[in-house]
Amino acid sequence: MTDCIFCKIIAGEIPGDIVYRNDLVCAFRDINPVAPTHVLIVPTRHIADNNGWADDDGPTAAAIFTAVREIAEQEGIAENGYRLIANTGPHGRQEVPHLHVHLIGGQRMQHPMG
Ligand code: DGP
Repeated sequence: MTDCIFCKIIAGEIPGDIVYRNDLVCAFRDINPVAPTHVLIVPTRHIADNNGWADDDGPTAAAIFTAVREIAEQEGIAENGYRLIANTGPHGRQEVPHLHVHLIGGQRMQHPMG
């Protein structure tokens, strides 16, 4: 999608600190990190939000969770743990309309959510 900022990062049209990529997913550091590790994992195909999965996107959904596991290991946060967030739509306060999972870690999170 031509006017999508995350599609532009995936395509290399604007800079992004990419930490992981394959055919199905790409992951890069959030521009406004809220913790020592804050990575966004996105499908390379433009999917607006969690309502946009197609029936044949199962491999992409699995690839996102595989990426989470591998990036957590790369970042050294797998053992202590981390938080995953996928804001969706206005009530979820999703700001960028390209499906993304926030991987946040490197410190103990505040509790609870909301
Ligand atoms: P959300 O509210 O879940 O849609 O979060 C969007 C996140 O995207 C937010 O934490 C900031 C991040 N972000 C927005 N623009 C850019 C950008 O141009 N580059 C990077 N790396 N992150 C961005």
